[in-house]
Order: sequence, then structure tokens, then C-alpha cells
Amino acid sequence: MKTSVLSAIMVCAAAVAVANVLENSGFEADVGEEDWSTRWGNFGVESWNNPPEGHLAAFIRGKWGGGALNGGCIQSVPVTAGIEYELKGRFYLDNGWTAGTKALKLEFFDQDGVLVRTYADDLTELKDKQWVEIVLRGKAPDDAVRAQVVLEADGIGDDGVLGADAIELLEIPAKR
Ligand SMILES: [Ca+2]
Repeated sequence: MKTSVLSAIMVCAAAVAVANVLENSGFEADVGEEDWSTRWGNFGVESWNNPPEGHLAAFIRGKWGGGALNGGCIQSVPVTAGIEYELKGRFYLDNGWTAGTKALKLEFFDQDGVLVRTYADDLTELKDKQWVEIVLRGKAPDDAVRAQVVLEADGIGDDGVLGADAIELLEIPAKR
């Protein structure tokens, strides 16, 4: 009897356990090799616009802030094949920030480093001067060993910023 009660508790715990596998999800620590290892263009971490998590958020500035036509960041993490993942974050834009293309992506790679599946949201639901939650889900293919979380923009206009905070990659437990 004792054993069965314990088993039931463990099953319940497993069913609700949703672990974020990203490091420095809210950009509160200095970004570096251990977390957002790849950063480019007009990317920076700032305290602007009342970040929804902590005191800092990531921003891709318009051309005014760096001069580049692009910007972004990538974090790479190991994943478990066959498991459903949920990528979510809070995003913001203001002062007429525009880009030719912009996206939040979840890219799965096999052991040879070959991209085997991409899930993406093109961030069309963003609203001026508001932090909006974006969520996308994708299953890690059977041959996936790593994933990249990518925030990117290209063809950036002169003004404004795109903000990002609380970017989490959650392992969704299989239904029992
Ligand atoms: Ca933050």
C-alpha cells in the first residue's frame, strides 16, 4: 500500500514537472558562452521599457543603435528526442521599430549538426509599447540531439526597439 501511494505521488509529480532548459532566460546575468552564446548586430541587454521579468531584457535596436541592418541571439541546448517542447517569451516593440523579417525559432539538429526540423513564429502579434507573450510548440524529431533557440531580425529600420524577456524552453511531459 505504501509503495503504491508513493508511486502515485511520483507519477503526479512527473506529470506536472515542466522544466525550463534555457540558461539566463531573463537576461539578468551577463550574456556569454554559457547561455546566449551567439549575438550579432544591434543586440544588447538594457533596463528599458519595464521588462516583465527582473530588471533587464534583450533588445534589438533600430539602425540608430549600432548601425547594423540585423540583430539577434542564439542559445543552444541538448534535447531529448521524441519529446514535445514549448518555447515561449515576452516581446515588445516601440517607436516604429520595423524589420523585413523577424522570428522566434526553435531549430532541432541531429548528432551530425544537420538541421532536421524548424518551428518558427514570425512575431506578427506584437503590439506597440506592450509586452506580449508568444508561445510555440514543437516535437523534437527522433534523431534530434540539440536545439537552438533563435531570436533574429533582418532588414531593420531606423527607429525603435524590439524587446525580448523571459524566454523559456520547456519540456512538456508525455501524457500518461
Ligand atoms: Ca529580465
